[in-house]
Amino acid sequence: VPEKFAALGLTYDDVLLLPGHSDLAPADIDTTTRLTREISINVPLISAAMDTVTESRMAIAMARQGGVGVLHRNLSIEDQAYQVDLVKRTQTGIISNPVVIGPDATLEELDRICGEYRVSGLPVVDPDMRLLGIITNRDLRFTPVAEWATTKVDEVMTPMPLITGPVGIDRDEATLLLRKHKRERLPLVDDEGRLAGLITVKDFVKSEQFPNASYDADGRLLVGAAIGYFGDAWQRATTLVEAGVDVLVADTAHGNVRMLLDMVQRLKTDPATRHVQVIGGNVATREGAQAFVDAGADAVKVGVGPGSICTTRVVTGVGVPQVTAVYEASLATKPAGVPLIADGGMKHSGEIAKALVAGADSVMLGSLLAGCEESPGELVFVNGKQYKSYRGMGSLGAMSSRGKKSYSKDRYFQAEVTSDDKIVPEGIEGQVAYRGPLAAVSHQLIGGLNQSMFYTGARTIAELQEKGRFVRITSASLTESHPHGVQMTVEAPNYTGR
Ligand code: RVP
Repeated sequence: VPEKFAALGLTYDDVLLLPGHSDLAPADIDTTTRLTREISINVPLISAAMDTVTESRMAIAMARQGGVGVLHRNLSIEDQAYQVDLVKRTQTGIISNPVVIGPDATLEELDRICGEYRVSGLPVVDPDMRLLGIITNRDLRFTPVAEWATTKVDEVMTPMPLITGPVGIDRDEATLLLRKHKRERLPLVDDEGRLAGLITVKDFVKSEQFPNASYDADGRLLVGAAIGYFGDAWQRATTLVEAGVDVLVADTAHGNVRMLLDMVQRLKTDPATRHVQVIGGNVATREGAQAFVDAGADAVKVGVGPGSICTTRVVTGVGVPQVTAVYEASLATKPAGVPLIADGGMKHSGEIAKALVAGADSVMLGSLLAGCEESPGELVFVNGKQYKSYRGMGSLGAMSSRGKKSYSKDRYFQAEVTSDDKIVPEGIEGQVAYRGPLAAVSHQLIGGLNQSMFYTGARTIAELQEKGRFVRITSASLTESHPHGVQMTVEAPNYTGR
């Protein structure tokens, strides 16, 4: 074959995984994986940085399920940073920067602060942050409202000594202490008696509902945010870092461009940003993945044209079938120990395992999550069925000024196109069936992956990647794979047709 016609490209529907010997019980299976060089997540799912998929609500839900959401960037820098803040402030257990009050404040002031922050009690500290006591709703109840303006906090608070925990206490130890002493709040103090955090039972109970949740080192939910490389991209990146983002995701349709590689390199060397993980993308070849590895990226994202709403391949004739793209890119990332993300083209849970065997460590999903309750956008009824809108970030709707300003046109290298009729779209606008809460959707996706691991005899993602083997299939076999010769009468929660 002449060099010009490189290899044959394969995608998800071209392959199946071979079953392997299995002596696993469902409880043995562990789906923990590496998101980036330094961050691990309990389930290998990422929600796409798209304006019909991931805003703070989806990001919170994704992190609670054990994955992570990437906040889209088709909004102002301030709005995107605010979304990061919303995720980071979602209470999960340990509050490292609790709201406090001084001993001389009045109960009236206390009541106002509690209302503003929607909390029911505050640690009381001196100007040096030394813990003096704690005051809660209960303490207020015994003072008539008429006296609130003249009564000081230290007259009614529960003073030290209180049951406290040391800085760095882990969740299990804290739970034990709270249970033993039947307390609702556990202030954390350092050696000098200074307040360094607060744990509340209410938040712990909530976090017990989400045993897989993805946390940062301070016990807050993990969150990612998309950035570009054009115009005020650096300002966007640094503002997101200040807001506490854990992962910055270079978000473009074609990542192997000097300006973006330089941006990644700068983010990984600048003292203000280098502690944050940076994902580079998108690429679809070994060479593209290598460029990001060399630039210092903490993970590489793969996918040029596989997305359900994407028309890049037809508009430009460029792309690589996704299984081949992931495999080729992994030849550069694996030896460097850099995790890889397979982005786009997934229609069913079975494709997650295929992507992992091809060389990915996690997957990014758009259409499979756009129908969730937590995705942005209204529910619409069409012929008695419920739908949510879903559009490509390269669609006319996302890139034009229709509706509101587009901030993310540089994803498709059209930052400088100002007139809507000059835009060359690379995506379409549509809708997907409403799927209910993310918890139910991710249960099916992860349930499917667990079954893949059982069928292939893989206890861990690493084992799946190592043991997994493909068989190439024909279009006749694809017909055999799907339900055939039967009219489907009841829709399954995890099957939407071909
Ligand atoms: P899918 O999961 O198949 O719906 O694909 C989602 C992915 O498609 C996104 O994560 C992104 O990489 C890509 N995308 C987003 N917009 C467009 C486009 O307009 N072409 N493509």
